[in-house]
Amino acid sequence: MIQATKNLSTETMSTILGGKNNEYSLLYFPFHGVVPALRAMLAMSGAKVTFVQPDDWPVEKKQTQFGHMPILYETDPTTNQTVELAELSVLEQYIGEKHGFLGSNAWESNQILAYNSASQSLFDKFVTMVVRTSNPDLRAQMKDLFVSTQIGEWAEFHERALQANGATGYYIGDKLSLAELKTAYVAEVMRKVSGEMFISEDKTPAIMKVREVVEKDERYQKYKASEDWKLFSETTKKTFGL
Ligand SMILES: N[C@@H](CCC(=O)N[C@@H](CS)C(=O)NCC(=O)O)C(=O)O
Repeated sequence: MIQATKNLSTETMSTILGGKNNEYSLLYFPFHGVVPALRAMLAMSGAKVTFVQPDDWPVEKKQTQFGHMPILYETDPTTNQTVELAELSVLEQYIGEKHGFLGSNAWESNQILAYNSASQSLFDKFVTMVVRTSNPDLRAQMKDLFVSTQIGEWAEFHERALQANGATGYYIGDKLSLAELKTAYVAEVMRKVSGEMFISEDKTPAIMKVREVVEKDERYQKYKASEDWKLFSETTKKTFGL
């Protein structure tokens, strides 16, 4: 298990976070789960990044800040000092800001975080209502309920926002951001769950375009061709059928 350096002052930790050549390790299960956008940003950042998984999570869990993953370990290679950061939304905002995935100004950054949060909320509801229901019959019922009550509204409002920016595949401006990375993945999962019922080339062309702009990014293509991505996709399929 990676360990944060002990007994550093808040000033030292803050200096580490400001480092330009820092190295990252992201701890999470070996499936996509809630971290595909965070992993993509890290992989696309050009920084040295390793994606690691727990060896013995119940034991390691107790040593983490909240008992949940993802956890980001950030190391300054000049001093070899490491800090530990937790909570998905905080990590996304932090890495997004540091590596250029939060737009070009305060307004864009705010909007990107809002679209990201809205898509994450839909995904979180899916996990809570469907994925975490262990009884298969009940899970099938919960899936029907989720599909009939949640996806349509999300699709309608996100399609409207993307159309307002010219259906370019970007929510705001013309630069790939955290919001497109998140929505591309969430839309893909929602299409696996509901087919063409709400999200399709005919019904939501602007949402479909988001996937296109993500997929055509060369940095993303490189991540998608990696052994890491292959492992995460295979485990996601095996574990959740998604
Ligand atoms: N509030 C946390 C929740 C993250 C979370 O639910 N993580 C799950 C995996 S998706 C986890 O760590 N599960 C293992 C556990 O709770 O022991 C965040 O936003 O980062």
